[in-house]
Amino acid sequence: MAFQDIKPVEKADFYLDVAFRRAKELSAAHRLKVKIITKLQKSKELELYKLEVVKGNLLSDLGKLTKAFPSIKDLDPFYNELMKVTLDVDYLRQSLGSLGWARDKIQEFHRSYAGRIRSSTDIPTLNRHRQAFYGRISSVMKQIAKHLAYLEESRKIMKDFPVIKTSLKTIVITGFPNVGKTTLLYKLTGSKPDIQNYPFTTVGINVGYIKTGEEKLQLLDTPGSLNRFDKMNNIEKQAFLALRYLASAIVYVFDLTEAYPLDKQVELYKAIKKSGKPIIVYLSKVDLTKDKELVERFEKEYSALKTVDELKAEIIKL
Ligand SMILES: Nc1nc2c(ncn2[C@@H]2O[C@H](COP(=O)(O)OP(=O)(O)OP(=O)(O)O)[C@@H](O)[C@H]2O)c(=O)[nH]1
Ligand SMILES: [Mg+2]
Repeated sequence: MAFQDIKPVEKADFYLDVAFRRAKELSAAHRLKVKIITKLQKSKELELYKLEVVKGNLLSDLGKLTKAFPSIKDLDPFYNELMKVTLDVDYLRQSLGSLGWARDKIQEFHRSYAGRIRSSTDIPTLNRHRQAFYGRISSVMKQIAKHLAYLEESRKIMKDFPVIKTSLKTIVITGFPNVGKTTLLYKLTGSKPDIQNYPFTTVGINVGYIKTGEEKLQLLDTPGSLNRFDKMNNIEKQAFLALRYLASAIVYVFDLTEAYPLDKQVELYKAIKKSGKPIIVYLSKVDLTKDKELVERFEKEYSALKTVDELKAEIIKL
């Protein structure tokens, strides 16, 4: 699903202006082609032509918008949940629905006013109907203005959704902030996102891939400390949902240099273990860890791995 490709949703007036401008431009050219004798006939021909252009433009713009947005119910569970936690999906559904409503209304008014213009017997009457049509159409667009605004708000949120291949086997790397998750992703997959020596460097989900023969594995490096769902921000919620919906296995990173208290790191490990998914424990920064007994204890207690090669082999084995 290409959440990133949705084009900006404009304000109602923008679509109206474009449609009216287009009608004006095209009718200027069309005027030259009209070979009808009476003034009334010529006016009819031109006004009907403009109505058609206005209608066509708006229907096309609104149709494109509808198509650009994903159909929520057809989404993979991860993205489906992600939409639910980051957006008001009921309102989004209503907003998308309003596009269909507007299209119907525009078509209906077009039919009705084209008929009235066609049967007008003088130019003032014809002009009155034309004005009325434009008024009706403008009012329809104004009625969906708030929905267009919400579509644009949603688009901005969705464009920051991580680009994840939900069909691939996925391993999620997690652990406390600054423990070395992104560094590990880089060592495992060669993908080179931002790595800094301060917590919360990673503000989205980083993605990398390992090829094992025919199969491709997807590795996700998730930010945040995943404590309580209701207190999480959108990015942390993404991480949580990735663990729940995408992870076939989890790599939990311990930093024994105690950037964060070890008991807290163990607590989070235990919470994540409850998910029942296979967990591999990796010890980062062993080169900096002075307490060798601690390293040994973790190797025993958690079957922890210290080298990237061992870890890679274990991941592939899984
Ligand atoms: N010496 C040493 N430094 C490491 C190791 N792994 C990570 N670091 C350093 O630790 C710091 C944090 O690494 P990151 O990979 O950004 O940690 P992170 O867990 O992704 O951090 P957040 O994204 O902020 O949660 C960086 O300065 C890394 O260079 C390691 O094995 N040895
Ligand atoms: Mg990181």
